[in-house]
Amino acid sequence: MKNILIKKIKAYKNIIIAKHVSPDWDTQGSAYGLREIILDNFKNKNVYVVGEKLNLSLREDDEDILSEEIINQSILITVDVANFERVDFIFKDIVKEIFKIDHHLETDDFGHNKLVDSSAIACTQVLTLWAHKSKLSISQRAATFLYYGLITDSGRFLFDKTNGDTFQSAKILSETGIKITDIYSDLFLKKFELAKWHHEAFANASFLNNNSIALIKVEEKFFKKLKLGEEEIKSALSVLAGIEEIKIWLMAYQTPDNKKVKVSIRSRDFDINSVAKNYNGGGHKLASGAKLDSWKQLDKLIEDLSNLIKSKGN
Ligand SMILES: [Mn+2]
Repeated sequence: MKNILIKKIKAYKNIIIAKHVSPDWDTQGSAYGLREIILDNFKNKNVYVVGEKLNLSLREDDEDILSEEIINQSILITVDVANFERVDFIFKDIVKEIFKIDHHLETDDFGHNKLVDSSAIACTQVLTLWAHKSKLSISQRAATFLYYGLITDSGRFLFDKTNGDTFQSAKILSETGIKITDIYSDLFLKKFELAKWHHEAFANASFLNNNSIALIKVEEKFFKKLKLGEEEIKSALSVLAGIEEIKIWLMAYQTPDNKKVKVSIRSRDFDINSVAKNYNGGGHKLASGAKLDSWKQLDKLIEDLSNLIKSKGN
């Protein structure tokens, strides 16, 4: 089997791993997990993880160490990023080479080489199976990072694309001795503030189109008032999931640093990606995002989503 990724890791002394902007656990778990795997299995490698840290609004420390000289000689490995624009690294244009590892539908064919499986539920699944097939050792520490991505992107193994490969990945990772219940406590034990926000989000949601569409709207002023991270605010979208009448649910929010309105859209059956694509976004069939220039555009987006339900576009 041709394993270009192994070849590339061997060929470079300096390896930079980049996440997507507004990082989630899949991109961060992929980045940290891959760093561990490279350091454990290959000699004399400098591995740098760059980008924003999840929920901390801080940058990775490695960004301070990187000089232009190192960057010029590095391979950049992007994890869990579909579009080059969303790669969270300012110097992405001056690296020597780019390798894309991902599981999104391919909308932007960047990177000199890639390892992309759009049927995978998580990028950490792609990485886990690659490492396993390549007979690389996966330490308990690496497995812990990778498991975070697997469990969050699959919604605890509930989402549609959860399949045999997902459970095989879970098997590989759990057999390293990871403390699954510690990971669950870290991820799912809610702080009081977050629980309050979730209830508030449901209470203030709009239910449209005979309850088939549900919307949580977070305006900039309210976003600031919440004092929660972007991912935490977005997590309230889950309060609208698993309700029979609600076919499509979405959250539209405006962050203080970016005047655009970001939208996260979810569905159990409808191909919402086909709509999101027309609104400066995209992602997966049942979980997709969009970016609007103003709140005005939201009405049109919702109209398109209700038309999608009408046309039974799944
Ligand atoms: Mn992902």
